[in-house]
Amino acid sequence: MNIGITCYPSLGGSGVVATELGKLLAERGHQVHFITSGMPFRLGSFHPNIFYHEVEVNNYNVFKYPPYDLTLANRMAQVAKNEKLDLLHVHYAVPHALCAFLAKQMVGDHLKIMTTLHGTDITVLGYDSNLRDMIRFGIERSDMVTAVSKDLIHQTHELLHVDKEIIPVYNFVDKRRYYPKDVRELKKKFAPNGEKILMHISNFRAVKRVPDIVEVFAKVREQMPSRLLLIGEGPEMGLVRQMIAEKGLTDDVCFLGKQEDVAEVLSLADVMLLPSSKESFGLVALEAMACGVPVVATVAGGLPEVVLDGETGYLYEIGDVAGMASGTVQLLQNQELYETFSRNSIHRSCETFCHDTITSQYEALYAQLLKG
Ligand code: GMT
Repeated sequence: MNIGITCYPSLGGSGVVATELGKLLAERGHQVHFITSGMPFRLGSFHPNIFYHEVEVNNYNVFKYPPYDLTLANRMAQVAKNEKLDLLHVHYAVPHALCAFLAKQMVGDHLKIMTTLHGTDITVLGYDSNLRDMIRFGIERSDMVTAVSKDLIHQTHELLHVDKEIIPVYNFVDKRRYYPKDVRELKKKFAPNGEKILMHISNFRAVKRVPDIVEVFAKVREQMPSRLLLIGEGPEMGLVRQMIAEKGLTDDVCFLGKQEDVAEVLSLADVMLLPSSKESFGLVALEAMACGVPVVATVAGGLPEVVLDGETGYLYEIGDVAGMASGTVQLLQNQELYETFSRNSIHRSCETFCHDTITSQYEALYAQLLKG
């Protein structure tokens, strides 16, 4: 198949999933054309079946805002014609499903559109009355729609009242790259006295509730020697740094900034913390599990579909920092329990969220889409 993929190419789970899926499809012999505003950050090395078509958005001074959506739609139509695309797989309903719809109007009905919902377009933008009808339109005009969790499907129907079947296709992790690594040497740098390592990776948006992580860490540290590794950058970082300083935690917190390849650092963690208020799936939780790291998180969104409470980690109500701290300590103080959770996590990530299985699911859906 000739497949066009559009996503936001910068850091974020949706960009990771779209890029990794494209690479896996290319490995299976499909021609994959990324149509994006920048090189997807995990695209990596050259592959003969992968092509990159940059969407160059010019900022003419007649416009107040650069016309990204229109330029993208035009580029999608160009690539669809030149490369004889069978389908466009777009990640995010707004604006990508709408751009794909416009491109389809330009090239003809044979071009099929699959839209994958990742969360923010529904759980955040869906509340915006200036956008809601447009999001619904984008979803309904897609030929096929998938979402990364059952909870997100439920929320999409509840919030947008869309008249469209939405198919669940979970995110995946590539077990050839995500597995427990031997990090004994590296651990000496971050935890020189054998401290336990708590980790958080995100884009530090308000929905990640990063201040809760600081609270949880402060409580855990009162009970056992521990260190906190924060990976990523984002709007809440200033506040978090201030909290860490005010609580006198600076010496035990390490900021690693943005990391391109988290597969290398995940094995450093003893526990992954994800106290989000919204999370349609929680890709980083899955990546941690694949590396044998149990997750302490909230019951938000699709997280309970990924993290099994009492088996691969612990789940708490949003904001329950005391619960999250006590669950973390319980896990870290009981070696046998910890090892069981760690084994369960690896097993679950390989079984339910295997990259091969999920790629086959998408392939089967593409075939169904093209048949009619
Ligand atoms: O969580 C973010 O802020 C980034 C966002 C994105 O667009 O990449 O993540 C969303 O998509 C990921 C991949 O499907 C999911 O794992 C995240 O849970 C989801 N984020 C939210 O729902 C807040």
